[in-house]
Amino acid sequence: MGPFDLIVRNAKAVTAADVFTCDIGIRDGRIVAMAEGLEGAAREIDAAGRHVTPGGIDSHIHLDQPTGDGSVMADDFLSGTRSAACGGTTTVIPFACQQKGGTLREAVDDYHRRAEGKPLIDYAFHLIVTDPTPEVLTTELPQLIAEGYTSFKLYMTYDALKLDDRQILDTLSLARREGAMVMLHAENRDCIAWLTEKLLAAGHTAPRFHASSRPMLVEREATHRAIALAELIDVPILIVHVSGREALEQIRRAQGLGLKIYAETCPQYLFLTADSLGCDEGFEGAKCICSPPPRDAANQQVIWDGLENGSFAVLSSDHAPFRFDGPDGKRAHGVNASFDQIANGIPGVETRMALLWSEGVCTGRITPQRFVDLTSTQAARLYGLYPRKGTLAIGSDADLVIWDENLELILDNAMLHHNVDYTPYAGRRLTAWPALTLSRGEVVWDGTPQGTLGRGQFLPCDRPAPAMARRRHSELPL
Ligand code: DUC
Ligand code: ZN
Ligand code: ZN
Repeated sequence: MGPFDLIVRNAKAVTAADVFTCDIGIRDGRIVAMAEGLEGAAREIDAAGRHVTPGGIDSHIHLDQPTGDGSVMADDFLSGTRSAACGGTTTVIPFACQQKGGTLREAVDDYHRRAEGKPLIDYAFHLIVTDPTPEVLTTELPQLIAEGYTSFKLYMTYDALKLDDRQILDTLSLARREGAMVMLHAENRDCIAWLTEKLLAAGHTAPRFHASSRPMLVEREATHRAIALAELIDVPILIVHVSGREALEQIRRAQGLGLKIYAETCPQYLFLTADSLGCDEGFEGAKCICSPPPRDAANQQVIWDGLENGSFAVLSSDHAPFRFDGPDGKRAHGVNASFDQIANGIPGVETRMALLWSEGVCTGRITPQRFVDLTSTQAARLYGLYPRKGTLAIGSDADLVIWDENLELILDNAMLHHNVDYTPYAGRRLTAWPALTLSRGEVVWDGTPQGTLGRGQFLPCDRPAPAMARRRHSELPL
C-alpha cells in the first residue's frame, strides 16, 4: 500500500492544451499526482504509451424523458449511462422537462425519482423551460439555479415545448440576471407546420419528407432570430445541434461581432445525410429521423471545418433513443406512420467518442487536444462542471479513457449496450474504441460493462463563467 489507490502508468495523457507522458496517481476517486515514476498503489494499470483522455461529457442526451405523444424513450438512467460508459463517456447531462401547466420543481423531482438507484456514471440535469410563468421566472428558476441547475433549453418549435419570442426574451433576461446558460433549439415552427401540411396534402408521407419539411432556411431563420434576441438582452446563448452551413454562417457572423454565441453539433451531421432518410416510400429511413435533419456531403464538410476551426464548442450526441420495432418507438403511431408522426431523435451516446476519434483524430483532421476540448473540456466549462470534470489535473475526478487504436472494427448494433434495436451508424468502419473507462477511479468499462447500480453521483453545477453577460446595455432595465 502507498499513497495511491490506483496508478495508471505510462499514459500519453491528453488535455485540451497538451499531450505528455506521465503516470497518473488516483486516490479517493480523484487525480492526486501526475508525474514520472510514481510508486505506491494498491493497483496499477499499464497504459503502455496509449492515449489517455478525460472521460467524455455528453452534454446533450435524452434519457427516460416523458414525450407525451405515446412514444417511449428506450434508455433510462441505467441502460443510458451503461452505454455511455462503454463508449468512453463518464458524465451525462440529460433534461428535466417542464410540462406546460406544470412546475419546473415537479419536473426536477420527477427526474430525480427516475434516476434513483440507476446511474453508473455521474450526471447533472439541464432544465427545459416550456411555460415561463411569472412564478417560474421570479421564484422557481432563481431557486433551481442556486441549487445547481444552471442551464436550460428553450425550444422555438414543437407545440408542446415551444416558446414565443416574448417568452424567450423574458427567459433570456432571467438567465442574464442569474448567470445561467441558455440552450436554443432553433427551427421555425410555423414554416415547418406550413410545409408539413403541404407535403401531406400532396401525399408525401414517407420518412424522407421529414427533411423536406425542415430545410436549412427554417434553421437559419430561427438561428438568426435566437441570436438577435440574445443580442437584445445582451446574454450569451448556445445553439444546439447545428446541422449545416446556413445556421453556422449566422453563428460565425455573430461570433465575429464579438457576441458570446456558442455552438454545438452532433455526429449525425458528420456521418448521415438526407439520403439516410431513404429514397423510397419504405419506413427504414425513420431510423435517421432527427431534428434538424441531416443535410448533404457539402454540409458535412462545413461541420468538419467548424470543428477544426473552433466555431463549435462541443460535439454531443443528442442521444434520443427510440426503438425501430415495437409499439412505442418510431412506430408508436403505426407501422407506416407519416413522417410528422415519427418520434424525432436517434441513438448515439456510445458511438460519439469513437466516431470522432476514428474519423477526426486518426485521419488527422483534428488533434487529440481538440478532441478533448470538443468532447469534454468545453462542455465542463459551459455547464459549470470545470475543473471537477473535463480535464486531467490534480484535484479533478479520475474520469479517464484509455484508448485502443489501430483497430479494424465494423460498427454493429450488437456491440452496443443501449436499449435501442439499431444504430444509424451500422456498417461504419472504426479504428479506435475505449479499452478502459474509469469513473472516479473505478472501472466502468474494460471490454465488458462494470460498476454497481446507482454508483453515479448527481452533480450540482456552478454558474458557468461563459454564461456571464458582457454588460454592454447598462442603460436597459433588463
Ligand atoms: N431536439 C433534440 O434536442 N433532440 C431530439 C429531437 C429534437 O428535436
Ligand atoms: Zn432540440
Ligand atoms: Zn436533444
